Order: sequence, then C-alpha cells, then structure tokens
Amino acid sequence: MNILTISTTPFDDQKPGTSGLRKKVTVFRQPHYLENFVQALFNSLDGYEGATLVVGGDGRYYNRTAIQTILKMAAANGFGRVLLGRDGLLSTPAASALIRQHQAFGGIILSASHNPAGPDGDFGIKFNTGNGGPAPENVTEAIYAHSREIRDYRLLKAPDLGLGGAGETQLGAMAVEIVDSVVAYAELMEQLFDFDAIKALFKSGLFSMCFDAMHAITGPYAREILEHRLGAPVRTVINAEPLEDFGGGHPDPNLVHAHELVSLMEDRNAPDFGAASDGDGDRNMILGRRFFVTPSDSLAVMAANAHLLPGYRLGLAGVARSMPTSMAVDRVAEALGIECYETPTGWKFFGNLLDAGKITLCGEESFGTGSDHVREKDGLWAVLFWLNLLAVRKQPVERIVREHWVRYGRNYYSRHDYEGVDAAPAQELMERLRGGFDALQGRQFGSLQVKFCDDFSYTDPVDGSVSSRQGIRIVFQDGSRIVFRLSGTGTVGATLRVYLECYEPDRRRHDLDTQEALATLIGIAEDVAQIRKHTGRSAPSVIT
Ligand code: VG1
Ligand code: CO
Repeated sequence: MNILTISTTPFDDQKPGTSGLRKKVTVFRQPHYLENFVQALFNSLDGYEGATLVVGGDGRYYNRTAIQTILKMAAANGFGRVLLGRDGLLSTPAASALIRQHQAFGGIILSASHNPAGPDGDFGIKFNTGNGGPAPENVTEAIYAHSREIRDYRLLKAPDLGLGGAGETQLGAMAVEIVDSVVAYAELMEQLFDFDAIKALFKSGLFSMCFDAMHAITGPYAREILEHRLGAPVRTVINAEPLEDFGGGHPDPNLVHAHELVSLMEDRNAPDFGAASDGDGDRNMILGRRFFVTPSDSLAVMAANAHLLPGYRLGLAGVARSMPTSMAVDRVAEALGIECYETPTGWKFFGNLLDAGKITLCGEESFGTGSDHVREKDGLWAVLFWLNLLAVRKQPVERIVREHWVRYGRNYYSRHDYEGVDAAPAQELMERLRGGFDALQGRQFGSLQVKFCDDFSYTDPVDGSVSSRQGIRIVFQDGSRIVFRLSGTGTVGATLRVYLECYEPDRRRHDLDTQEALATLIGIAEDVAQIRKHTGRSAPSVIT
C-alpha cells in the first residue's frame, strides 16, 4: 500500500469553537491546513484501528474536496470502514443517527452550519463521538493540543473516489460504503411520530404548509418525508435543491434571513404552518400564519405536549436548555415534576445528560431543539413534532402558543447580535462587566433590582467536568435577565450576543411587542455594558 508521511508545521489557530473548527474557505485552502487538523484529530483518539467512521457534510463549497482528503487520511491512519453520505452529503442530525445506528467509532461532519458558503464564504469541520454527539470539551482540547505540535500527517496515495452511486468500494485496506441517509432518517422519524395522523391532516384539504430548505442540506430529507411519505402537495418544500453556495443566501432560519418564507407567512393567504431549516439541517424555525414561535417557546410547548406523540407518550425523563435560552421550559418542567438542567451554549453539553437518561428533550434559543433520538439538534424532527402536534390538537399554531402562555405565563425574549465587531473592544466590554460585578450586586435600576450577577460556570452532573466563563448574566429580583456572550462560531472579528428576557404572568399583557416589553432591559444592557461605545454600533445587526 502506498501510504505517504508528509511533513508539516503547526498552525496556531485550530482551536474548535462552539461547534467545531470554522474558518473562511481561504483559510482551509492553505496547504496542509485541513490535513493538519484531521491528523491532530486522529492523533487525539485511541482504538480506531479497523473501526468505522461516518463522513459527510452540508454540501457547501469545498465539501467534496475536503472529503477526498479525509477519506485518504482515514485509510492511511487505519480506519476499517467509512460510511459516506451519497455525494458527500449528510445533514448533521442524519450523521448523528448514522453513527448510532451503525455503532460507528465516530463521525466527521463538514459544515459551517448557517454561515454563508462559496469560495469567499465559510467552511467547517467537526468530530462527533460514538454516541453520535459533538465531541466534548476534553476531546476538542486534545485535538487543539495535538494541532500545536503536529509534525507530519499520513495520506494514502490513491486516485479520487466517485462519491455518487451506491455500494462499497475499497480505498487501500479501508472499505468505503456509500449510504442513502435519507431513507434511514425517514424511518427513524416514522418511529417517533404518528405519520397516519399527519397524512390525514394533509389529506383533509383544510391544512397547508410551506417548508423552506434554503437551498441547503434538508431539501432531500424534507421532500422525501413531507411530500412523498406524508402526502403534502408537491412544492410544499421550497428551495429544496442543495447548492454549493446555498443560492448566495444565508441559510439561517430566522425572521431576518428566511425572508422568502416570512413574507409568505405574512400574506393574507398564508399557509397554516411555515418552517425552515439551516445549512446543515440542525436548526428550525416554526411559524404559524402571521405568527412567530420563539425557539424558547417552541421548546416549552414541545415539553408540555410531548406525551401526545407516540415517541414520547411515556413522558419525559427531564429537559435541558442552554443558559441563555428563556426559562419558559423551566415552568413546564416544574409543572411536570421533572428536572430542568441549565447547560452552557452548544449542543455538546447535552450529550452526557442524554446518554445518562436524565433528559428526553433539550433546546437552545438559537433555533435548536432535539431529543434523545440522536445527539444533535434536529431541524426536521422539530418540524415533524409540531406537525404531529397540530394533527392531534387540531388548533392553529398561534392558538396553541397563546393557550400555553395563559397557563404558564409568557417569557418575552429576544437576542441582539452585534456581528463582526472588532475583537479587542468586544473582549474589553466583557472584561469590564466581569470587573463590575461587585458594584452591580443589589443595584437598583428603576423598579428592577439586581439579584445577582456572575460568569456562568457549569459542572456536568454526569462526569463532574467544569466549564467556566460561559456567559455573563445579570439576574433581577423579578426573574428578568440580561446575558452577555461572545460567539464561538464566527470567522471574522467578534460577535457580541445580548440575550434579554422578562416574564409576564398576566394574560392581559401577552400582546405586547417583544422589543417594547424588553425596552427597560435593553436600556439597562446599554447602561452597564456601554455597547455602543465598545462596538461602535448604534444598533444590533440582527435581532431574533
Ligand atoms: C451558536 C449558537 C449556539 C449553537 C451554535 C451551533 O453558537 O448561539 O446556541 O449551538 O451556534 O449551532 P455561538 O457560539 O455563535 O453563539 V449551528 O446550527 O451553527 O451548528
Ligand atoms: Co446548524
């Protein structure tokens, strides 16, 4: 066999962030850059000799090139088999499902999620462990450490492999099996949800929906499940064809970037239900007719209604949310008498809780919800969850959410992002906040008094590992909160995220505009953090 050992020198910027290593394509294209990271990953692992690795990505520009390199390196490093998504495509949740179904050693997912793609766009690489979930921090830290001392990498000298078709080929001593992940994923969804009830809903002629795949990975999955298996009319799925540049768009399912769907849902003749997913298929946005469901509310509604759906009829073991996610789900957990865990941002922190059977559902404010069926957030799963719920409750989306608020109260919630600001002043803003905790404790802002402020630290209840500096929170006596974090997924400068939340139990006050309801907190955030001064911006670049 023809295994080359190629000399290299370390790059100093290969530290994985919230979700893997994300960089500009131009960075990944530097000679040895991808190879160094992949070898550092392999060097940090033990016991993969002869084992199975799942490989695939969201189809963005550079996906195919990267896959050829990864296959040859996996072969040269001694993996026994690669399960490759056909054409190199795998949604993030489908990759997680595949790892679990085949009890693979792990998987490499190529994606920068919703970040724009193309030669000048972003690329990313992420390792998932044998439970199907994103590698925990001790693994990503080990990869980073290896990337700092790498001297060479191993590559099989072989021609490029065809990524289409089906079946098995050989790459050196390693087998490469091309799999159709759409069918396996669809079958998993059939086990969780009442497809007959959803079919009947579409057949009734009284219900319509639009799913925007945003020219990203979910198109083929959504078409197969919604249009073929559930009988939704053709063209229920729009922008269904995955494109290398996502059609020049920004496949982030929120009110700002999913504008085609949003304007459709605001129309007089809007469908009853609208949904969208992101670049790699793990995010979701849920819309009713002229009605937006915040991701935090979506998680809470799901938790409150899960017992109505076949896959969750036995109830929930517990729930979890990331710290900045609104506390709406906490109230549901309390009513159900189950535990609600609060984790740092990023799906990797849910893995242990799911594996230990402590939680069944979990979610993040950033349009991510998921359950114990895989170890990633899952966009299409969330959409099917809602569809099943609509079929069972036979009420519009808005009615379901409003009834939820009446019962549990409403958590007004918003996130303000200041994207691509200069890194140094953004860091300074965070440091100044940290330095000002003592002065803030107990301070009165109008009718609001600070109960406590801290930098969130998490102790994993399963393995005891500690993750500190996970976001600054200012919590008021009435439960209102402001959270400040710097993004760990960006590729240019820094992105400041300001998360705002207040609770309104009174149903007569459930119709306020969200930004108005949060106006006092928005003012306090500016006051304590001097956002304008530090970012040079007079307003957030994205409000969700
Ligand atoms: C963001 C979100 C976080 C999410 C992460 C990955 O991270 O805030 O909740 O888990 O993206 O999602 P950050 O560090 O930029 O705030 V995805 O769909 O981009 O894989
Ligand atoms: Co994503």
